[in-house]
Amino acid sequence: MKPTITSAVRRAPDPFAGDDVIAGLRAPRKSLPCKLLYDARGAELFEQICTLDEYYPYRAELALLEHHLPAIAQAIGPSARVIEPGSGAGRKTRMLLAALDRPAVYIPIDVSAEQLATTARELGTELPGLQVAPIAADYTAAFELPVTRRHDGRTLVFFPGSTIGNFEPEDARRFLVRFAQLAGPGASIVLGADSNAEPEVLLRAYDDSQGVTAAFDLNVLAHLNRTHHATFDPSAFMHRAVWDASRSRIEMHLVSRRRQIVHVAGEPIQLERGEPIVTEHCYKHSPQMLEALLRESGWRTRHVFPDPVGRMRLWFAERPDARP
Ligand code: AVI
Repeated sequence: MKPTITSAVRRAPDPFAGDDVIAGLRAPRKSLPCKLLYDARGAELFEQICTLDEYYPYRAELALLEHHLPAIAQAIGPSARVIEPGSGAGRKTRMLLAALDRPAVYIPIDVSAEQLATTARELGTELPGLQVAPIAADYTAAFELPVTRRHDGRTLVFFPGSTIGNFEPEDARRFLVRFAQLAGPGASIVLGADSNAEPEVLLRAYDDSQGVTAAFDLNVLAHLNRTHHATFDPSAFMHRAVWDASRSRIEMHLVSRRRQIVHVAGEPIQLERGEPIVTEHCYKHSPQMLEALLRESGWRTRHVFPDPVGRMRLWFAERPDARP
């Protein structure tokens, strides 16, 4: 059968239009939206992070997928429709699609139209019979699923990478509720999450010895200079990772090395020496927290697959209407 690729990548409105950059920089605790980490250079640096020994979540989840995808694929059955928010570079996607029995439709959702077009082209060739229907959108904003060919199988939402940890708790709930509704009756979800709470391991994972995470964080400033007419001098900032045990989260900070005034879209922003700008929160959910989050969002946990040291877990859950 010939591969089917929905011809044009469907584009949603620009995710950076009218955003909250200035509001975040004017707040008493300065912050920037973490989506700014992922321009083309940021995506490259994140791929490098995933190769670092210190950044354990990527490898741990890869091993979990290798071991448990056959069981998950069996539970899903043939002719599935797969929806993937934030599809990224696609290694884990390929593992999933290869494990599934003749998947029918793949809907990747990502802000990068170029990345989506490449993934769609490649998958279309690798998996004839699969309809690829990409959506270029910020998956945290409103969008509609494309109309695709009829399929007899289940719908699976695939959300690996412990990205759920980058949402604020209320946003995580909203996201999971929305995807339960979008995916529809009988749907399942495979989600990766990290529960690690060992500060030394976490601080090394988020402030590695080679400085790749620091470069990833500092790249936000170059990104803002380009897209928001900002005047940041990245060398006037340093990256810092902070573990907040009371909130069970790692925070990425860009710390101002001196007192300075920076302009963003013509607006002056004053920074004191040592003042941080928070660029990302990475929540580490205990298994109890994650199970409750799924339940409150309309998902019922069927299986949890932990790694041997009990940090990363793959969660396999379904909507309550999935089985009699
Ligand atoms: C994409 N996300 C799951 C990564 C994380 O671990 O929270 C982003 C990251 N930030 C620094 N290193 C990796």
